[in-house]
Amino acid sequence: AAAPRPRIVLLPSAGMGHLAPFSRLAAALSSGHACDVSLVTVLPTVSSAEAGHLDALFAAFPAVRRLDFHLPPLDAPELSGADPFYVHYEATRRSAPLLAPLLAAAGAAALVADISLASVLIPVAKELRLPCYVFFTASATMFSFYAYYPAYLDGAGAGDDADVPGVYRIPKSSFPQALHDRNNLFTQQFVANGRSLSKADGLLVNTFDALEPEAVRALRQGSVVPGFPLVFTVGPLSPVSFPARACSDYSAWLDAQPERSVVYVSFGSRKALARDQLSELADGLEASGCRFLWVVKGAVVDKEDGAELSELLGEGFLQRVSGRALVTKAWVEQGEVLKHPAIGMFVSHCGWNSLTEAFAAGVPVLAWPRFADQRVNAGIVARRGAGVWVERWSWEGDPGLVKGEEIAEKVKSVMADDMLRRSSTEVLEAAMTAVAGGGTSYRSLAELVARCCD
Ligand code: BUP
Repeated sequence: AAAPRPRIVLLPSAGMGHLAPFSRLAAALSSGHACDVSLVTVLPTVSSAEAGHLDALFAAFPAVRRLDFHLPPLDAPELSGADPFYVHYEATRRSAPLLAPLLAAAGAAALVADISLASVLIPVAKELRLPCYVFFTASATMFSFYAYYPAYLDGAGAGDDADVPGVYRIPKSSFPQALHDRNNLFTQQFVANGRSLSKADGLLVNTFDALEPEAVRALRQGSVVPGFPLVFTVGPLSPVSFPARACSDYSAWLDAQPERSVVYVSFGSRKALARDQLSELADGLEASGCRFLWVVKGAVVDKEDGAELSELLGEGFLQRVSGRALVTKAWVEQGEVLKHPAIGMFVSHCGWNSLTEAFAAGVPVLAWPRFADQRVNAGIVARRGAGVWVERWSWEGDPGLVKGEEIAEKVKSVMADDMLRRSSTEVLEAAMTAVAGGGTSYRSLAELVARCCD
């Protein structure tokens, strides 16, 4: 008889930082582990990037079933002006009971829900007698902080650095900024989700044991939170390849550049750099003398990003660097870009997905964290020798403005650092070992699938 094909339903939340790892998980479960996968799409998406990604995913993986859920409008004037991605989480959270019929109809053996929806979806799944796994889409180190945070708040040390048991002391300066305000929407979701984790049937993290051994061990041993559920380390999940979406402009340009000669620059899909910082970065890249591929973002939500590159960076800059640089506002398939032999380093904001892609490509990172979990992630880069974290730029002039000369200097030094290249290659090798048959991440995902067959 044919082996049973466990049916698993996945429910990501808003933003490419969440959708990308969920689609990678969908592909890995569907193609690699022969599961019958459904993916809930909460519509409308916040960004065009998500809408385009979903279309490409379902076209490339017809076996993955699409379950559309149309969000009822959120009547919450108090949230006007809040981050649109967090507002989308909140709208989905408030609609959680409405998701029950969709989840019940999926006839699944398990639900894998996004971390930002955990506290509202675990009870819905329990009601349906559907095992509920929670997918934490950032690092295991950040996960340990997330899981410990409610105890930290309740404890005597609240207000100090957070000494996560068995992991590290996370300095207050590395906390996501929003946590400094207890009434912030993000803080409320963060704490509610953190408190709910013990009720999950298991927890998935897009990391591998050898990358974050301390955090993985502490979570599994119950040092962070006693009696913590099973932790499945399933990363680095491989980017899903959408050849049809790769833009011929940048692919052809990269093909024409010498090996390891190009600096890839991106600050992720969620936040734009301030105009004055964009202009310092432009000066720095120009002064570095290096070739570069720079994905520029001018606004938080791509649909509102109408500014021309020449307006953001100046016509003169684009002309001066033409030939040795490609500057674009278009979406690039970053997972593929980082694997291109022409790429020599990555100037990154340290979103966890971006880092897992850099690790899996062996590309050294110049870590420039700005918000959210990014400082914690930058610490992992530095600790593992996967790059350099400039913890303190020598701010000149405006507080917080990194000057072009210093950027140029750091870029040149990372490009010339052979030791760093070697240690980044070691991270790549460890990542490949983890995901290959018999590796820790392969076995972890197989164990999750086996549990869904029971
Ligand atoms: Br921009 C951009 N192409 O042009 P992170 C991003 N990405 O493939 P973030 C592209 O979006 P959060 C582009 O490869 C990564 O998989 C990138 O996620 C991809 O950062 C994803 O790196 C971005 O986690 O999200 O966007 O700041 O705050 O949720 O970490």
